[in-house]
Amino acid sequence: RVLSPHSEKYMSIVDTPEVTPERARYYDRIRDHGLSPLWMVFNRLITREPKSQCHPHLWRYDILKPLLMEAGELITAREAERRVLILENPGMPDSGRITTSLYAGLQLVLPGELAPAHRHSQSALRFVVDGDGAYTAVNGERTLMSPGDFVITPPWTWHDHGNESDAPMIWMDGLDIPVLQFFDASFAEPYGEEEQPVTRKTGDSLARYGANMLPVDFERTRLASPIFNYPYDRSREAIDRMRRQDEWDPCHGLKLRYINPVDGDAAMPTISAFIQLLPNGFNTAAYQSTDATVFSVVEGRGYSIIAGDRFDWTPRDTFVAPSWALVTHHPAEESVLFSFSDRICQQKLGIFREQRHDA
Ligand code: GTQ
Repeated sequence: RVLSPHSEKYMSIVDTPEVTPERARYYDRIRDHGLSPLWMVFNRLITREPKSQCHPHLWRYDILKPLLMEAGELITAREAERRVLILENPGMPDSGRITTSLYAGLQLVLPGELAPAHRHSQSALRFVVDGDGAYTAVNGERTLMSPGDFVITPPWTWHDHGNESDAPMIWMDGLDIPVLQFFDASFAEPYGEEEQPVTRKTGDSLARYGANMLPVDFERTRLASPIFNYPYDRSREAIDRMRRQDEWDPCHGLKLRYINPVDGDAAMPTISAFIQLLPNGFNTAAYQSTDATVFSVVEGRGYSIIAGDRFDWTPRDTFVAPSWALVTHHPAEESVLFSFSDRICQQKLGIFREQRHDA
């Protein structure tokens, strides 16, 4: 008998025992005492391979943008607190999740608008998709944001956003909201005023921490990176110079991870982020990993095959690959993909796994 890779039988390591009338009566009786027989649910709890509710999916920017601009007429950033359309995974409707452990959304800040200051125990990243020159303020420092910039808001830091440019600004938010939900560890606080005071010069943290150096007497006060903004021109330059060497990873093309310069770990304690370059016509070897991954297309055009389905992408599109799904990329032009996942979390817990199929 041929078993479907998703069948209960294939995914399980034992057979679920039959329910006899005598056993059924016993199960009913113990339920009243807050008890449940493991052997009836073992196969649901412990599977041979990750079994996810998360579906592969792609959100087209040309469909999303007009809907987001419509939200701009329905509600102000101030009233909304954050005017965001959540990218909700179709396999997990109403969950506020793009993957099982992560949240993503597209945030709109119109010219002249403010998104009021608050802080929370969740970590947040911004990846700039459209517009130029709006700012986010973190810990008293404003950073101006341009397309492709990777900006972080570490846990429990005050942050507010504003747009003093003359065009709408749209970025992707990535947060670890479901992780905090899972641990029941969510705290949040409004600042009480619209904006936090600006106490540091724009660009100060990048100067101090972003040149492969640290201030001589730097003392670590938190887990997250002291750099708030990893500007795209620098990331792009790095991969562009690597490109000249013409050494490609069969699964990833050229792929770099954003780091905390203090310890070389991810920029934030729970979220890993990456940028990769794929040359024209480079068909990647199949790859699977336990970190479900959210991709944002920065440059180029092509498609990806995720768990057997094809997703065609162009710049500013967002797509998601579930845990352990086989992924291949097929760029039709030289392409740049930004991505983020919970990899750093899993690595710290010793549960991260990956499998390359490039033999
Ligand atoms: O910008 O602070 O997409 O607090 C969700 C929650 C963005 C933010 C989100 C948030 C923010």
